[in-house]
Amino acid sequence: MIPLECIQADITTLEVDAIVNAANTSLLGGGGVDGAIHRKAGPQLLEECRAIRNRQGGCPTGEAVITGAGRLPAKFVIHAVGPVWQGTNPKTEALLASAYRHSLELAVANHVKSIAFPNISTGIYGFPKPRAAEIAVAEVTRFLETNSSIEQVLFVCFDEENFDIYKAMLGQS
Ligand code: AR6
Repeated sequence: MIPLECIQADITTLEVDAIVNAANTSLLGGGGVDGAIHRKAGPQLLEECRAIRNRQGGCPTGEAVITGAGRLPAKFVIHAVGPVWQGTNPKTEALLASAYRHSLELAVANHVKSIAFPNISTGIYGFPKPRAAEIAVAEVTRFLETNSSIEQVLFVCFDEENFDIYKAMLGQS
């Protein structure tokens, strides 16, 4: 199985096949990484999101949709909707795992070889960072055990706290 890696970076700068966006159910943009991605990608991204929203009414929590990447260096943006933290709850945790899994399923269906994830739900949605990282790493690991077409998975940390958590979890210095 490919080794999982974490880096500290602005995800909008990465030249990978797909970057994942921590979106919301409206798909119409927002703050945090979503805002950064839409600002840098330009109006084409919002247009594609709006078309998906008109077709299927947005994206449910725990699921994901895929678009082109506008002016970003990546080829695709996978818009995943994580849950809002509402206290410890197995359903909320399952929805976070599901957002990662659906993103990877879309990646495989679109022949994506390299994919970069932000730390979904750990900003505005308030998910505790250590638990979110455990769920993310466990779900991605489980997925890769049975899917060999993806060659690189990056966990892209923006804040120091997440970077320290992921480095410890993945045994990186
Ligand atoms: N590159 C990588 N990671 C980033 C960047 C960046 N440029 N900017 C922020 N982060 P958040 P959520 C990290 O709040 O919690 C939006 O309004 C940040 O440090 O972006 O899933 C959406 O529209 C944090 O660790 O997403 C939704 O309404 C992580 O990205 C809502 O926020 C996720 O933080 C989603 O909330």
